[in-house]
Amino acid sequence: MGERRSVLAVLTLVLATAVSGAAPAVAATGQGDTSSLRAAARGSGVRIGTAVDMSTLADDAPYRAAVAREFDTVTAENEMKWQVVEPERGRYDWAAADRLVDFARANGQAVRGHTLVWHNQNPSWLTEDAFTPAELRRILRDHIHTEVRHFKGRIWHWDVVNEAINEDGTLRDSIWLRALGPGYIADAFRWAHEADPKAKLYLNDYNNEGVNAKSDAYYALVKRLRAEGVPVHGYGMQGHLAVQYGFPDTVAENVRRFDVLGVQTAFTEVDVRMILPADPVKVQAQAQGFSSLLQACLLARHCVSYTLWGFTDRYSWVPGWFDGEGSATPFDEELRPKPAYQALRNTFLLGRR
Ligand code: 9MR
Repeated sequence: MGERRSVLAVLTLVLATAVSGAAPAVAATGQGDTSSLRAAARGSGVRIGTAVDMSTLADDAPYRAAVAREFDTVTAENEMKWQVVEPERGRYDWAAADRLVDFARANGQAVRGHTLVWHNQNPSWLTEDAFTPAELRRILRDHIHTEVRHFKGRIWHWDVVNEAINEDGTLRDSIWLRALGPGYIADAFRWAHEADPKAKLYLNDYNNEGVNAKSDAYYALVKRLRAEGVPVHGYGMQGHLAVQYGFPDTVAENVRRFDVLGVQTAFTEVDVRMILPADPVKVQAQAQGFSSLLQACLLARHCVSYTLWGFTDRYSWVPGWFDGEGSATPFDEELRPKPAYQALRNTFLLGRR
């Protein structure tokens, strides 16, 4: 682990060469296999992943080849969410999610399961029917048991509870909090653990990368849950950044305090968007944004995973959600790597242990 720290002095230099387009020093020395992110990440202790959209994976052969070549974990962008897997009460549809898990197995990839409890992308039968608290509790338990059991042994990490805390550190209003109270979080982790004792179970959120009111609340929550013996194993930081806002400068500090608490950490949905059109300064800033999160991960003992929320601008949720913004991933629409790709690859190469 000390080695991880010892290489960081040169990270900034390599990043500077990567974004300026000059040949990175590490590649010139011929150190290791640099042919893909996946190869570069080998030995770093951090797995590199991407979110995958299943219809895209089926229809686009170059995209499919890139997922297999560049990544060693995959996350279903939508296909494991409640709305998709249990569209009617008690009727489960695993087809798309199973295809992803099979693809991952065929390519030697681990799977991050996303997500079991969320306020979003729930089926209308769940949100529109007025269930009693006791019924809702049973529904949640059945859903978690059924989904986690279905994938038992095939999921590396589960994002058990997603986006449960507001920016000010209070618990987010949701059908779960209203009906079940704050205890729904501990229950969800216990139920997931019953169904697959080997899967690592995560809390996951956005704007929780640096030290702030939201991550402080997560820190307190994780500490309390662990003291109570609740099987919480990981803290996920989505990492949706934007060059126009700059990047949080306390990420390493934040990751480290969770490390000390004894839980794993992961960057789970990284992208770095910009106001279009792109220009060289934005592209350079973007590379720095991607690398800064990876550096924070490599600096921590238990940061085990870094996932892109889509790896190509050909398919990215960003333009559909942020008017006038885009170009948020390390590959352009033609699947050509950008400076962000080189920066990630070089940072990984330095982080090898
Ligand atoms: O990328 C996902 C997009 O296709 C969906 O329409 C959207 C619906 O809410 O969810 C997106 O993924 C989200 C993820 O599940 C949780 N964190 C935020 C992501 C981006 O909105």
